[in-house]
Amino acid sequence: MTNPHHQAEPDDGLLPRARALLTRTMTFYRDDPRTSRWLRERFERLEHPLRLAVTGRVKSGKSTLINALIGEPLAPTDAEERTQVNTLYRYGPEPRITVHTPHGAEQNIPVTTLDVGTIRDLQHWRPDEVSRLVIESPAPGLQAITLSETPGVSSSAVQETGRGALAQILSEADGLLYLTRHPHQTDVQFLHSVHELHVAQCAPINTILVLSRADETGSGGTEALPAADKIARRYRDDPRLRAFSQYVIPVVGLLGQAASSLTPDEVAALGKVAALPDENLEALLLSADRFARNEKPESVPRAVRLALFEKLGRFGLQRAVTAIRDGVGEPKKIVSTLLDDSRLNDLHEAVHQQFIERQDALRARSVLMALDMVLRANPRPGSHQLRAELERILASAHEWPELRLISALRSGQIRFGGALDEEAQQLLGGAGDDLRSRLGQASRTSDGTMAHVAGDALTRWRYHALDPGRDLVHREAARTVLRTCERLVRRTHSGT
Ligand SMILES: Nc1nc2c(ncn2[C@@H]2O[C@H](COP(=O)(O)OP(=O)(O)OP(=O)(O)O)[C@@H](O)[C@H]2O)c(=O)[nH]1
Ligand SMILES: [Mg+2]
Repeated sequence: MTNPHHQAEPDDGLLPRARALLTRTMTFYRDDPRTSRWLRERFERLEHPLRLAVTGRVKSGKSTLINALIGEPLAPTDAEERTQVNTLYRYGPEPRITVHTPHGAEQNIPVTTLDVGTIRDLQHWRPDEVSRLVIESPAPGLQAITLSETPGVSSSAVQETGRGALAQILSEADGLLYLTRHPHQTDVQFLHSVHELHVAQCAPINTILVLSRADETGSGGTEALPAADKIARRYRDDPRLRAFSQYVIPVVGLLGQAASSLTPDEVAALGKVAALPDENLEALLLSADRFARNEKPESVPRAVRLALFEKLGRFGLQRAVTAIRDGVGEPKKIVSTLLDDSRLNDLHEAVHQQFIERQDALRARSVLMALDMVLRANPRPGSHQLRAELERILASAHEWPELRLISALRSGQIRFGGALDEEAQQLLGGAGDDLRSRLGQASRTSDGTMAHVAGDALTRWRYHALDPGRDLVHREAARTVLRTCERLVRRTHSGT
């Protein structure tokens, strides 16, 4: 149990310090039921999985990608209708739907299974009637992360409630997946605007930019993904984006969603399609209509062909057929090949590296953002002491610069050269946050040796931080590693 009077020290780590300040602030506002309830909710959230908001343009494939990440088709996807209501998908032992109104009321909708139709109907309520839907599901894909889908940026729902409402939803998330099919100035401006808050500026790394529906880039076809890769590279190098997002990843959500729910019958039907003569196939897959109307393969009914086309898309069908023709026969292998082709695995890896591995720093960021909002909105005599502690935490937090540098090293934006890049990542916690992983030592290494290794690293990085042969950016980056080494030396001495 956390001691509310415990004054966390700088070396306690960012999250314990943020949590201690949250507890103090809860006690301070205990006579204000609304504020203390809001803060308590924040406190309880620290026990739940990390929360990622899936946001971006209207029809950018947000719902489809959520289904692909969860591994089950829960989010309604449509060519026409829009997701109007902020919808949260989180883990729960039983299926459950809760509707929240803008006035703070909650209503449970009794369900035994989660039916996309029911969720779709609820999503069509007006934003002034339903402010949030919470879908709980026992899907394993929700055990490590909670996902929320916001109405699309510039959707009618957002125009009605104002961008402030969307910014508010996003400020409640620990991380963002921002989807856009063709990145545009408005995307960059929007991302800048949500990173303008005071705390967000101190801890900006919490966004992955997804180039969605990447199979449709350009005029589609075989050139689509290479073209999407090129665009991704360009945006990765854009300094305006780099400030808050180090990952720009093309993804084919539709194929990801299809691959994770492929049935044995569908695999068998794909095998029959793949057995058609080569020359037929290219033309056949040009449109769903052509594919369904064709005489062959006779053993796959037209309705099944149509459903396959709808589920996998042209790109997915082509990839599946190519995989089978290349000799991939086992259903499990077909699924994993398609997941690779969809780039969903790349996204999973980025989510893991950027969010899951660094969840303490992201959770601390969310807590401090919430405290910043409360202290701004409800200043009172005495609250300046809480604000002063908040500022102290922000100023001394080394976890965020570490996080930024790990991402910059991984994405190649910063290169120290040779073995130094790997060493820096390891020291910064990129291979594990504990002392031994950071120092690259086995569990049997003595404390004395660990102190020695940390001391050596400190000397080396002091030299790199001052090296006149390096430019300012690299000297600055080396200074971050140097600060890390100083902390590691202190930790080896205190044995933590
Ligand atoms: N070709 C292709 N189509 C996709 C992909 N992802 C989604 N789609 C299609 O794009 C349309 C919109 O997908 P949704 O997932 O509903 O998009 P959304 O962003 O949730 O839409 P709103 O919530 O209404 O803004 C659907 O017809 C999907 O089948 C993809 O990776 N490739
Ligand atoms: Mg949607």
